[in-house]
Amino acid sequence: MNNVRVGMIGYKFMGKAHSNAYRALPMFFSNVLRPELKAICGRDARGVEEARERFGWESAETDWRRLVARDDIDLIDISAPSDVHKEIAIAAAASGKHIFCEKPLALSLADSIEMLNAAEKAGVKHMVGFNYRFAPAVQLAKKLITEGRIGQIYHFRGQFLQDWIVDPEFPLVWRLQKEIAGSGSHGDLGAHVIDMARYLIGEFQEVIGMSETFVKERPLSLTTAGLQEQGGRSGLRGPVTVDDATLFLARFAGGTLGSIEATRFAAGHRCTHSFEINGSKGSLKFDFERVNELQVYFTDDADDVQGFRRVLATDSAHAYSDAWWPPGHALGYEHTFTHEVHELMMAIAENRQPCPSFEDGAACQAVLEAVDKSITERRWVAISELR
Ligand code: SOE
Repeated sequence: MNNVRVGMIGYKFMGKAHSNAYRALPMFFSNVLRPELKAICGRDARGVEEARERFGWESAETDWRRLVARDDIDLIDISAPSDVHKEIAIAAAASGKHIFCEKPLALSLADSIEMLNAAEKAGVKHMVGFNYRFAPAVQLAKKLITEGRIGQIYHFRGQFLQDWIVDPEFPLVWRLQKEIAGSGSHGDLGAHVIDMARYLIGEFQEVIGMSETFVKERPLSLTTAGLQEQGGRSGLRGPVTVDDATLFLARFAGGTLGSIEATRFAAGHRCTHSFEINGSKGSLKFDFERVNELQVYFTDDADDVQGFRRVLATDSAHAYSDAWWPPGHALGYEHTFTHEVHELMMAIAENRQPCPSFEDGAACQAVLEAVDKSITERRWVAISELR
């Protein structure tokens, strides 16, 4: 097989990011299966047709069941809101299609385990969209940790800070409704930090958290608008049913202590997805707003040059860089998706599961739920209580 025929559900923010990644992949990477943009799917016929044309898909569908049933599709890409992930993924697995699903994997741990089991039983490949792992600077952090270059890890401090709903008049979009989104900042942003921590540090052992919904009612939105398009407002107000911010402390199985913060109320922070890791031989710092940089500190540097230094992860020594531009020519948000799709295509070619898989999606969900439980029960919760 030289091509992987893709059918994608969703055509807004993530649909655009994934379409771009599929198109860029064969242009920049050689010796990789080529994604064929077979069909794009969405409920609104006009909207999906417009997206089909702009993003370069061959055909459009308005019913995901029709898409999943098509025999000219190898991979189903779920870029739609979280409440539909499970049903589509299970149907895709039943029809023998590989699945690439956006995060958070599902609305609950039980649902994500069902999805994982369905995909495993069908013997298809399954991947969850934790794209930030694929920034070259994050890959460098992973390499330094794996090689033991910062020694034993004592601390993980992770944050995902945004500010797009600080305005109390921002409408009640789907991301603020529990039945569609599952949770608020916790599942949308905290999920990325949890995945980053699992990737770099290892498994969580126990957690304790707190959360708040600062603005409890918002104007109703007349559309299914996302982040950028606010849609019309009806004049009526409705309850916000998700958290605006969730913070938690964690102990990892390897002994690392962690603190994690996810909020949409950090005025001035548009997309601060950052971490700091402190080990016995040094420290690492990353901030997505400076996506190409990793700050590194090594305890054994000579006394007179001790301190953090900035490594620009765009040289041939760094992951993916050779595929793109000469050293120092910056990469951005969209490249993380191209690298993610690269991993997916490599996994299909090599007949192995991609990383991160639904297994990682479910593991992340277990941590999210353990934090929720700890908030409800006001106590430390071990992850083993849930799985
Ligand atoms: C919105 O908060 C959002 O787009 C998330 O849904 C994404 O997963 C994250 O990457 C950026 O912020």
